[in-house]
Amino acid sequence: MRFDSGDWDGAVAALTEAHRVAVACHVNPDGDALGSLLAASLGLAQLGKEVAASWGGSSVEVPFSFSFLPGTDLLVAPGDLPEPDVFLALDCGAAHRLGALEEVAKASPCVINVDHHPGNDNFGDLNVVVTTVSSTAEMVTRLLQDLGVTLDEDMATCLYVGIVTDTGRFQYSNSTPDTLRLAADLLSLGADAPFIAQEVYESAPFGSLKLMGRVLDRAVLHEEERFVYSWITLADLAETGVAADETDGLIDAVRSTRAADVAALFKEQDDGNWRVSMRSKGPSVGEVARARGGGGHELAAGFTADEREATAASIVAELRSR
Ligand SMILES: [Mn+2]
Repeated sequence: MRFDSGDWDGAVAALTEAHRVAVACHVNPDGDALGSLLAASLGLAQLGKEVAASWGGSSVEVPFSFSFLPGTDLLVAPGDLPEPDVFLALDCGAAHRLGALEEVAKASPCVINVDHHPGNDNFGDLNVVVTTVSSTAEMVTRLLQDLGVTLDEDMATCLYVGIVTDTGRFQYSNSTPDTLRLAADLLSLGADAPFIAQEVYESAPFGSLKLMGRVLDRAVLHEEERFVYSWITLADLAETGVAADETDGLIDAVRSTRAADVAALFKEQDDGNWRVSMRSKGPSVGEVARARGGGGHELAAGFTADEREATAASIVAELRSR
């Protein structure tokens, strides 16, 4: 047993017995979702299993800053995911985070839910949910080790990306001594930290600089509540030529002021709704997000809202009343 998780051994046994495994992560995958997805797929393939990896989007196009990741040849379109013996869901805080693949999971004889999000709805037949680890990649590393996989440079690269992105480059409170020791082990296996940093954090298109300028210029500060927020419209994306999936890092710029403890970035969606990313230096934003139908961690969370200013005002009111 690992992580004090009662289903750990069952998960290892089910994956050991499985011939065909479908591996999936959440929609709009981030570094941890992709790193975990690809590392797990590479590891299971090494064991001779038939592996297909996907997520529930319109395509499985890997965002540019993660396009260097190994293992992408194991990706299949969500509609092409074969009926598996085991469906391995990674980094999904709830079944609906599987998007279109939720139905495939439901039809599978065994769903294993490996995740670190607080409030996970335990949608698996086996649930390995550990909220104290830095990343799903940390759990996938241990899972692969317990399955007898020989971790190689490609897997180490994927796993390191999961850890480095979910810890904000080892800056957040989830970076424990164990996390850093594990990251060190992954470097020993060949993960190239400076190369990965360049690919992930310094590969933005030039338009991203212009977009960041807009986001920072219009940022609104509520001094008393120590809350800062800004937004990105569809017009901003069109005019700067930046893809929606290349805006993930912008919240870090918004949160970087000492005037605020809580930051939010509103991103306009095609359907007119706003996807809201929140970050905190202390007060729980997981609570804020869950109260609005979203989810996440205590210091990093998100939800969807139909109005920008009214939602911002409601967050201000909530922070003031605490
Ligand atoms: Mn994660």
